[in-house]
Amino acid sequence: MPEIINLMSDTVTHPTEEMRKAMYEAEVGDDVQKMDPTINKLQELAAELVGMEDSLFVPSGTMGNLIALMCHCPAGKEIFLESASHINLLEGGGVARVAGLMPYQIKGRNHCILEPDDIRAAIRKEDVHHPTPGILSIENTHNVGGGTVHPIDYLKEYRKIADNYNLKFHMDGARVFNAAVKLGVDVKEIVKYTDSVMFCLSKGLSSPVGSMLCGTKEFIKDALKVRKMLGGGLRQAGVLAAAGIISLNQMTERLDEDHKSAYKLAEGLSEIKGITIDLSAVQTNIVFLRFDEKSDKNAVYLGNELKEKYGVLCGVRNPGLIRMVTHRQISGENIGYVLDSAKKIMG
Ligand code: TLP
Repeated sequence: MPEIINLMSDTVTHPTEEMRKAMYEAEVGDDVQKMDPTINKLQELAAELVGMEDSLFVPSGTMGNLIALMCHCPAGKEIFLESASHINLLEGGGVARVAGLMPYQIKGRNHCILEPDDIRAAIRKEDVHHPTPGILSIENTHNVGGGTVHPIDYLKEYRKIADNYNLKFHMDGARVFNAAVKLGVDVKEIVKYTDSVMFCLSKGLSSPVGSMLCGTKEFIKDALKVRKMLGGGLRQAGVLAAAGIISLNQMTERLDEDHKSAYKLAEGLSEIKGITIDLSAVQTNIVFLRFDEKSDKNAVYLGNELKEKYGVLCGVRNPGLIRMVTHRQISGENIGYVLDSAKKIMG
C-alpha cells in the first residue's frame, strides 16, 4: 500500500516547503491593532488580485460568508440562495441563527446553477406579509453541484437582478480561482459583478488556514468590526498570511492540473460497472460518483474497501453517493492507482 491518497477534499492539502519557510520567517505584529505587516500585505494583494477596493483575512470561509451577510443585511431580511449551497446546508445554520436572515431557497438547474428567471420569480412584491428582500448569494464554483462554474452571462444577469430589486450580491467564491481557470479569464472578470466575494486560501490554494473577504473600503470597515465581534480578531496572524501570499502568487494557475486529473479520474471511474458519473458536471476539481444504494457494491462498500485495502480516502455521503476532490497532492500516478483499485473492488 503506498502513502494515503486523500480525495476527501482539497482542504486536506498541506503547506508547501516554501510556505513553511515563509511562515517561520514571517514578520508579525498585532493584527487587531492593524500592525501585522504580513497580514496587511496579504490583504492588499488579495484586493488587487480580485479588483476590489479592500479585503480582510478571516479564519475560515464559513466566517467570511457570515460576516458578509451580516454586513450587507440587517436581521429579518430575505436572502435568495441555491438550496444545496454551502451557506444554506453546511454552515451550521448561521445564516438564520446568527445573521437572522430568512433563507428563500431556489433549486438550481444544470448542476445547481441558479437560473436568473427562477430568481426573478422568487422575488415577491412588497407586501406587509413578506420579509424585505435583502441579498442574493451565489456559490462559484458550486460544491454540491460538482464544482460547477457559473457562466459570465449569468453573473451579468444576477447583477441586473440585484440592481433592479435593490439587493446586495455576495459570492461564496471558496473556489472562485477554479472557476477563473476553467473559464480562462482573470478572476476580476468574475468578481466585478458582485458586491463582495469570499474565497478560501485553505483549499486548492494549499494554505493551512484562512480565507479572504473582499469588497468596498466601507464594507471591509464594517467587516472588521463584525469579525472582532465573532471572535475572529487574530493577533500575530502574519504567520498564516505568509502562506496566503504564496497561495495567491503561485497556486492559482496550477489549479488547471487538478481539473485535468479530476476529469481523468471521472472518465476512468465512469467506465466501471456499478458507478455512474455525469461527466458534464465535472468542470473543475470535484467528482460525484452515484451508485444503486441497494446494491451490495454501493458507495459505502467502495468507500470502505478503498480505505481498508488500498489506503484511498474519499467522501462517502450516503449509500448512493461519493465525492472525490483532486488537489496538489494527487498525482497522475495516484489517479491510475485509484482507478485500478476501484476496478478490482467493483469488478
Ligand atoms: N467546504 C468543505 C466542507 O465544508 C464541505 C469541503 O470539503 O468542500 N463555501 C464552500 C463552497 C465550501 O465548499 C466551503 C468548505 C466553505 C464555504 C467553508 O469554508 P471553511 O471550511 O473554511 O469554513
